[in-house]
Amino acid sequence: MSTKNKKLSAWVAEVEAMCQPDRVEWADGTKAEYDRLMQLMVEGGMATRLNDELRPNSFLFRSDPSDVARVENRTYIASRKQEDAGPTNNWIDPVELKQTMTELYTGCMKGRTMYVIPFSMGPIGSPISKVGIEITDSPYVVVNMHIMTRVGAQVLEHLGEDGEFIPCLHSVGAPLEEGQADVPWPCAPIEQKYIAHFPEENLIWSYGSGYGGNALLGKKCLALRIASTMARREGWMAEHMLILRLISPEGRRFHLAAAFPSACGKTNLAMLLPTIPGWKCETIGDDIAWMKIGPDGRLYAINPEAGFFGVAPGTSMNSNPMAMRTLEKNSIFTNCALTDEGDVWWEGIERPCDDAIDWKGNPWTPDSGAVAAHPNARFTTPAAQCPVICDDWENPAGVPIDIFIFGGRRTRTVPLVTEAFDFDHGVFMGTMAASETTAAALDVGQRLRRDPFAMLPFCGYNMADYWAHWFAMGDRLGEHAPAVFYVNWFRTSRDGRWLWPGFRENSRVLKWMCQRVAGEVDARETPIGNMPRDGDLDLSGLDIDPDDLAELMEVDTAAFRADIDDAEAFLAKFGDRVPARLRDQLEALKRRLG
Ligand code: O2Y
Ligand code: MN
Repeated sequence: MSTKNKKLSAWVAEVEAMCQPDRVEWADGTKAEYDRLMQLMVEGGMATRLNDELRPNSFLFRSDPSDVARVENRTYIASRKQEDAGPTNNWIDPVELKQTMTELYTGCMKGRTMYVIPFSMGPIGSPISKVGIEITDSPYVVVNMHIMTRVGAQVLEHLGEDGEFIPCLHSVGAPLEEGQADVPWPCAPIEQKYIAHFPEENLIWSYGSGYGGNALLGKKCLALRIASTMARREGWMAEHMLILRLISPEGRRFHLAAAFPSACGKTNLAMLLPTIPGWKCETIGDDIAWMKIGPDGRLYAINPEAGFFGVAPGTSMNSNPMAMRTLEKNSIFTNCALTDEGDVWWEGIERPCDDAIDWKGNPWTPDSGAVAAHPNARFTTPAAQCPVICDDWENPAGVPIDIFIFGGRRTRTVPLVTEAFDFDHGVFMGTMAASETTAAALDVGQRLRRDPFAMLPFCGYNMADYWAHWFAMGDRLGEHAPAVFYVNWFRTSRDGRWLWPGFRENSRVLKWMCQRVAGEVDARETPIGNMPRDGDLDLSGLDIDPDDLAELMEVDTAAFRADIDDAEAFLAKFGDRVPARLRDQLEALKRRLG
C-alpha cells in the first residue's frame, strides 16, 4: 500500500529518516494483517493466545510493570503561549520539546518495523469524522488500532491527493542494536516518556510508552486533546462522554451524552439494561462524543471510536453483562490474569479462580496477598459485538442529543439527580463536577478532585476558554440546546451504606430525565436546581427505605456552601480568563443558598 497524498508521503519519509527503522509497513486493516501480527507477537513471546474454545480469537498481553496506565505527569500541551495551555495542563515550549524529542526519536526504531496506520475517527466520510495517521514501531498498537478505529486502504482513498490528516507519531523508545534480543514489552524509563500535543499544528508526538492512552493515539490524544482544540476553532464539540439511546415503552427515542470522571461506571451506564418495564437502552459509545450542530439546529453526536478499551477489574455479569458478552471473542486483554484453562480472569469478575498466572507472569492463588490482574487491566473489544449496540451507531449524520449528564463520585453533599434551570446553569454544573478519589472517603474536602466536564486530563487548551466555548455553543443552539442534569450514584448514609443501588436501577433516574424533556412531569425547584417531586421518580418494585430516599435527595446547603469555597479556589487558578457568565452562575448559587 502507498499513498497519492503528497503531504503524507513527505511526512512518512521524514519520520523514516529520523527514526531509522529496519523496514516500513503500511497497515491495511485486513484480518490477514491482524492474524499475521498476532502470530508474530505470539512467536516473539509478547502475546499469549487464549483457549480458542473458551475465548475465540483472543489474546493476552502483559505490559512492563512500569508501563501500566496513562502518565498525566508526562503528558504535555506544547502551545506557543503557556496561557493557552492553562493552569491545569503541563506546558512546555514547543521548540524546546521538539528538540528534546527529536533527539530521542533519532534512531529510535532501529531493529524494528515502522508501521504506518491510516485511520478514521468516526465513520469514513462522515462530516463529523477526522482522518489520522499513526506511525508506530509497536505491532501491539497496530492490532489495537484495528479494533478501536477504522484502519486501512479506504481511509487513504478518502484522503485522496490533498486531504487533511492528523499526524500521530509514536515510538516505544527502545531501539535494538544489531543482534540484540527484544523483550516482551519494550518501553522507555519514565523520565524519557513524553505524550506531547502541538495544538497549533494538530500534531501528536508520543515516546516511551506502549500502553493505552499513551500509545493508541486516536483515543485521548487525538479524539480529545487535539480534537477539543480543533472543535473550538471550528465550532463543534469533542467531549469525554458516553452516548446512549433510551427508548420509552411508546417508542419515543431520547439520546443522552454523559460525562463522568474515571471510576464512575461510564462503560456500565453506556451498556445499561433498564429495570423499568418497557424501557430499552442502546449503546452508541462508551467514552468519547464528537458533536456538531446539524441543518435543523440540533446537536448531532457520533462515537469517533470503533471499539471499547475498558477497565477489566470489576466488570462482571452482574455489573456489566453486555460488556462481558461483547468481549467473549475477538478481543485483546492487557494485564489480566491467565487461568489454568487458558482464559482471562480479574478481580470482581465474580467467578472463582484458585490458580492463575498473574499480570506480572508469576503463579498466583487467592492466598498470594496481591491482585492477580492489574487494577488498570484492560480489554480491547469491537463495539459492533456489543449485544445492545444501536443498529445505526455508525450513521454518519450522528444522533440528535436531547440530554447532557454530568456527575462524579460523592459520598456526601450531592443528591441523586438535579436538573439545570437552563443551559448556562448546565455549563456551571459541568464546570463544578468533582469526584472523591477514593470510594472509602466519607468526609468532603481534601480528597475532592475537581474535574470539569470530566475533561481535566483531556482538554487540549485553557479550560477557561473551554467554558467560554460551551457558552458559545449554547448560544448557537438556543432553544435546541440539550437539557442538562447532574447525577450522583454514590451517596452514602452516615453509617457508610450506599443509599442508591446503582447499576441497572440508574434507568429510573434516566426515565425521569426523559419525562422532564418530554414535558410529562413538573419538578421541585431547589437552590441547586430542579429535582423530582415526591412520587415522580419511578421506584416501583424497588425496595428502598423512605429515610434513605430522603437522605439521597437531601440538599445540604451548608455542605454546598463549603463546596463553593473549594470551587472558588479552583476557579481562581484561571484568573481573569474565567467567563463572566460562569462567575454570575456562582454568585446566583450563593444567593440561592442564602
Ligand atoms: O490507562 C489508560 O491508558 C487508558 S485511560 C482510559 C481508557 C478508556 C477510556 N477512558 C480512559 C480514561 O482515562 O478516561
Ligand atoms: Mn475515558
